[in-house]
Amino acid sequence: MRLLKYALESDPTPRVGCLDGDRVIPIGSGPSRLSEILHSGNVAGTVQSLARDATERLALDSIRILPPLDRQEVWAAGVTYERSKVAREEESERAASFYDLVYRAPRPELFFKATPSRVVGPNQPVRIRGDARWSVPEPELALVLSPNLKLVGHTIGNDMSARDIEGENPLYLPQAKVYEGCCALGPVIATSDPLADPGGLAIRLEIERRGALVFEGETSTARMARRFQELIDWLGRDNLFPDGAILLTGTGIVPPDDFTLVDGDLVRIKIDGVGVLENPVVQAAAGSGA
Ligand code: DO4
Ligand code: MG
Repeated sequence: MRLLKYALESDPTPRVGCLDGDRVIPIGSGPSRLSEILHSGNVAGTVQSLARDATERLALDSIRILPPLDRQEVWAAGVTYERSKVAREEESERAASFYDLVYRAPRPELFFKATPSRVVGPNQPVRIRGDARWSVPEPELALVLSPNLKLVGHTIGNDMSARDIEGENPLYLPQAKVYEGCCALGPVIATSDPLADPGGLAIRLEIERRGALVFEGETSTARMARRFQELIDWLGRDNLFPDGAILLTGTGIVPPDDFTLVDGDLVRIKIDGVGVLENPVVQAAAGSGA
C-alpha cells in the first residue's frame, strides 16, 4: 500500500491519497491527516475503509506531491555501512578513529536531521549550503515511526551533506547536515505490511549533470551493520516523539572524493519496493540566509 501527501494546483490544503496504479484515491485532507492515518494503529484497515468510500480518482500529473510528513521530527543514523565509515575516515584524518569506533560500538550515531520545514518533497530543489565547497547526496531508506515508535512504513530519504564542513571538524556536523532544504523525502510511504522485513532492499543513486549520468552507485540494506529495530530502540531512549518521527538509516553509497554536487544537478534515488525520489540541486549564494 502506498500513501502520498499532496495538494491540488488550485488549493494548498494538504491532502492524503492512496496510489492505485497511476491514479490517486483521495482519503482525506487537513494538516494532520497523514499522521492520523499512520498513527491509527491499523494503517492498512484504515486506508482500505477510507478508500472503499472514495468515488473520486485523480491523475498523478494533476497533483503536487508534498513531503510525506506533518509534524514529525526527522532523525538520522550515521556510519551504519562500511562505505560511510571509510569515506568519513578519508575526509577527516584527525577524527578517523571516532568513525571506526562508532561503526563498532553498541551505541549508534544518531543525530537530529530536520524539522518538517527544512524537508522538501519530490521534484523540489535540495540545497547545497552557500558556504560549502564539497557536497553530496546520501540516499537512505527512511523508517516512518508512530508516536510509540512502531514502524508503520518506509520512504526514501536524501540526507544532503557538506563533506568539507563535516571533515574539517566533526563538531561541525549539525552545520554540515541541518540547513534549509537539507533533506528530501518521498514520494510515497510504503506501509509496512508488504515490507515487514525489508532485509535486502536495493538502493540506487544516480546523479545527472546537463542530462548526462555523472555518478551511479548501488548498495543493499543487507549491507547495513545494524538492525532497523536496534536503531529505533536507541532513538527511543529517554526521548518522546508525540508527533512520530522519520528515521533515516544511513548511507551505503558515497561518490568518490573528487566528486561534488553542483547547481543544476539532478539526484535520483531508487529503493526497491518503495519508489523513486528525484530532486534538482540548487547552490545557495555564498553568505545566503536561505
Ligand atoms: O558521521 C557523519 C554522518 C554519517 C551519515 O550521515 C551516514 O553515514 O549516512
Ligand atoms: Mg547520512
